Amino acid sequence: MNDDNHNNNNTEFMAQALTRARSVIGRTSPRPPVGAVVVLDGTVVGAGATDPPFGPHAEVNALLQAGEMARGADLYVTLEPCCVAIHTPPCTHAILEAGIRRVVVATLDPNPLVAGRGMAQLREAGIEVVVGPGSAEAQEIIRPFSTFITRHRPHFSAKWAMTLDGKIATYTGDAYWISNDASRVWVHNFREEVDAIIIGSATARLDDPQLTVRLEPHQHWYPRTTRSGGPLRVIVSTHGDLPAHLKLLQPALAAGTCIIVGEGASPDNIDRLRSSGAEIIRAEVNQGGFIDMQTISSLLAEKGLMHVLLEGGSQLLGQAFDQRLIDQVAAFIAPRLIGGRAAPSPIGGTGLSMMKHALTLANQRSQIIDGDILIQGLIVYE
Ligand code: AOF
Ligand code: ZN
Repeated sequence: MNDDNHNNNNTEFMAQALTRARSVIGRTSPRPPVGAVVVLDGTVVGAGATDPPFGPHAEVNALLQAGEMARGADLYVTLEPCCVAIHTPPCTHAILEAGIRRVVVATLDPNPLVAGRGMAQLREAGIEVVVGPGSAEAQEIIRPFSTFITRHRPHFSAKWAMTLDGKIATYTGDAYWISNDASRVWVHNFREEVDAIIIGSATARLDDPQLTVRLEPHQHWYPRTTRSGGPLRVIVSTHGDLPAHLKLLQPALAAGTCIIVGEGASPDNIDRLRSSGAEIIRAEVNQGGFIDMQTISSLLAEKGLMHVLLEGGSQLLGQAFDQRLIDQVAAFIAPRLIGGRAAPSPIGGTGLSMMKHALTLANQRSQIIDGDILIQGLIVYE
């Protein structure tokens, strides 16, 4: 095959592997979502994606499907194959045993236990290894995993919808609705990809949200495998005094709800919350009387949650911002005005003293969704 053909095939088959990887975003935590396809003589003979822990990795699923046809075939995989047995045997061994001839990898594994060694192992065994096709997309897909494995904490994405005058609610606390229907479909797609959604108690009271994924089949960005229950809903309430009528505390929803309360929360409050079916976690309270965002981050990391969506309000986002924990932002700006000195803005907290210290979004993307503006980007901490 000439070089041009090779390059075209690399891109085309890697695109299929990326589609597989995308289909399991939000379903693999704390593992990275990975996709793989096995190609023999220009035909896909096996495809697979990462199973939830502790099932097989993507490569193994693709190789199982290919069976004997994997002998002499090419493997396209969105992440460098693992070479250490963590909970499953190393994929590099499975690849060698299956008789794969050539491996095309989109990006290296940020896990320090792998980080280039998987590739080296394959090369040493005489397999041709190509790295790079689809790397930008592959890195985007595993971004929460990269944060999790290198910083030992969840990747925090912050999402808010504000009016053109920078408010997330009126002075009375009303926020239904700031952004339009199409923007909210976007948010539900985003929720579909995260492991947990977290809000503060004021937002739980004022908005009384469900924090569920509500999408019609045609509204999904792309095909996804099903997952049971959707993202975990997390509420932070120092006193644990949330009113029982909240939607999040109704038995049907409460099953997937976790409430982080301060160590001083009364046993009565805790019993009442627990009887709704929610999981209760007690956490230490800082001198300001709040549960520190760093403490929350550690608790969520212990649960193996890689990607956590901060959905407000001003106080929780302010703490996350002050503690340099916001990794990614999706901000909707609606062309509407409400005014009001007491109307809250998206990020409270102490904030920064000088404009020159402002955090600037990297990989910034802007789009207009039915008249709302959506600005997205990353915050990269040194
Ligand atoms: C692969 N293919 O599909 C995935 C990989 O806990 P374990 O046994 O699942 O190992 C998790 C590690 O394996 C994870 O930290 C990452 O380095 C790698 N993930 N590797 O070859 C896959 N999901
Ligand atoms: Zn593996």
